[in-house]
Amino acid sequence: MIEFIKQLPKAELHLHIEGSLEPELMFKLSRRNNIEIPYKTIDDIKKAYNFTSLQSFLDIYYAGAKVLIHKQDFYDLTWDYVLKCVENNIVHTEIFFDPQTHTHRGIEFKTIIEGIQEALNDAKEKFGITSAIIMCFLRHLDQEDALKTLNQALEYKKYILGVGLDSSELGNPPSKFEEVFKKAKEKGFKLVAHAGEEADVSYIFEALDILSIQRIDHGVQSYKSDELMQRLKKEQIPLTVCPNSNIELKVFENYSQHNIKKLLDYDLNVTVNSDDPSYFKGYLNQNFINLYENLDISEEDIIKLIKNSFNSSFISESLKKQYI
Ligand code: ES4
Ligand code: ZN
Repeated sequence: MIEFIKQLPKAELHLHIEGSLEPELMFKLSRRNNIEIPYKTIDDIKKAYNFTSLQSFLDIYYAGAKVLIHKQDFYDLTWDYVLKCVENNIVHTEIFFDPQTHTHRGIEFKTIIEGIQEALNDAKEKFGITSAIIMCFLRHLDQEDALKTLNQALEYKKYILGVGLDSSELGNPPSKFEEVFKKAKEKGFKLVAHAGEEADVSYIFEALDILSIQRIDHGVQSYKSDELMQRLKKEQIPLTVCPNSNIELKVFENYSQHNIKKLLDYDLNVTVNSDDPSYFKGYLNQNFINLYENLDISEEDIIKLIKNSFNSSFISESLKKQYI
């Protein structure tokens, strides 16, 4: 079964590129750019990855991203993930980046987007991997800042397929970003948002009804509302579920408590993704393997989950047909 999982071509729809920063590259960049990090060794970094909640992770994740300064750093970060795609047989990936994490430190928008885009171009050329970039607004910041970021992005619109919403969920509901999502929609961006990772179903309703999003990132709290479950099933709204992430951030106590199999059996449009794989103990294959080892997931389930990912991706219908 593990071999079966590894050899299947897959798509990934929920991956924060900053969350694929491996301790080895963090260490190397901290030296290359002379940026201090609060760790003496690579082992120290790994030991710090012990989270109790989303916020406890975000504090460490934002601190780690400070080593990214030059275009080459964003290229190296993205290229390392591309090599993981090859290893995991990921043939299509839609990656998130958080511009504000970097622009707030004085890094130019152009530096970030060009570094990422060049690595993705090389991924297409060298390995045939197709991809898209989704820019996420940080929800702990205000809407004014998100609007500024959207304006900065317009110059690079050809590289950015969609916008999303991430960071500290509790206390920062989707409705806080109504205007910026409306503007992004007018400009033709695809729309997604993290919702129902830690917060209750009202955040998912808001993301759907106020932001008009096309995919829900996480959404594992949906099971708390029958009304929502029925709607998600009927409209086949994709959920980009990240099992390892949910376990590492204590959304579920342990793997056997994870509800992905229940969501799948209810016929929701569920997909499997790695979120921040460097921080959450494994890339996409490892997420599938953990599901198989803990949740009685069948071969049929795995095929369904992977088909859901291709179907829910933002690629053209003709490319979808090639992949499925
Ligand atoms: C994130 Cl797991 C998760 N949730 C919300 N925001 C994020 N940014 C990076 N990973
Ligand atoms: Zn995420």
